[in-house]
Amino acid sequence: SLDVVTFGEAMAMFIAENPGPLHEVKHFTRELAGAETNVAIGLARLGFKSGWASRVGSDAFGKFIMKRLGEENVNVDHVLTDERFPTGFQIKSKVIDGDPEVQYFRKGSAASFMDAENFQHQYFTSARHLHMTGIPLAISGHTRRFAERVLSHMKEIGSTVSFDPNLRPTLWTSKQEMIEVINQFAVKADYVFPGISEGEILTGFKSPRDIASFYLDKGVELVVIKLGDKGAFYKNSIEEGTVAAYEVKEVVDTVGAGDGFAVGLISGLLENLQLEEAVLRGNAIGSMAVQTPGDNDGYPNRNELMEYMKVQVQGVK
Ligand code: KDG
Repeated sequence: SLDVVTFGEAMAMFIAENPGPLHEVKHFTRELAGAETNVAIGLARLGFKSGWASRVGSDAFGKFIMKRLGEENVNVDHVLTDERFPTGFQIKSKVIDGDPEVQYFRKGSAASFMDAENFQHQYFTSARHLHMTGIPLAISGHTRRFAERVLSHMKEIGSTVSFDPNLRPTLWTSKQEMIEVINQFAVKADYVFPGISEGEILTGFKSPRDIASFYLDKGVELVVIKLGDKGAFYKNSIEEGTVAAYEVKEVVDTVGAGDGFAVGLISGLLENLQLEEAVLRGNAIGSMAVQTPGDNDGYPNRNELMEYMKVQVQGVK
């Protein structure tokens, strides 16, 4: 049986060795990408039994993904290997400052054909928590229907559900559709974790409190809003507050920090930590993630996490 289950698309990710426009980069390093695999890996490193459902192609990238997840002890019993369609990949620039440039090669990928017909309810029933993101809602009609099936099943059996909007505007046909569909799913989750700019886009509100109330009023139990180097704001029906971020000396790459945050927060919630403690753990792993080039290479095991939280200092609120 599993503690946490998630589903989505994983990709091979080629990270530029040197700064500059992507079309001029000569050397890349290959890593594993995919918001949901990041979360599954991070939770597995902390000792949780995590599982990831998907499809991969029967090509070298698919084999790479399966090998990496095996090394990380992520359960892959619900991953189909597709003989017809390829595994997606992406290339990412190296930046000195700000967010990197990302180009996707994923249209028509094996993962985009993961459909409701592939849904194996026993696999999901074995988990007490589902983590999902907005990305499978954007990839294709197939993956959106799969997401609907998974979400309604997990609600039916009474598992908790966390939802990270993970807005990827380039994967959507219109901004309006993105907002509508993401919110339709978000309001059914127990916990919603948007970044502040995602929250603004999705609700039209600017302040973390108003963004949180938008979802709480619609039945969500807890909203935690990521504020980057300002930490995170949390609110449920009884308490609210801001937890300061850890100080980071050098930001190497911001991608993967939000997923790292989800790892810390979900692990804390599953362990029944005080809310503030759980959010602090999210901040810790988020700040560890921005100090490495890959998405998940900065995520800690339990000892590394405890050590980091003991030694590192938080900034001011
Ligand atoms: O959250 C990190 C992701 O952006 C990255 O791993 C790629 O899943 C990905 C996506 O679809 O953008």
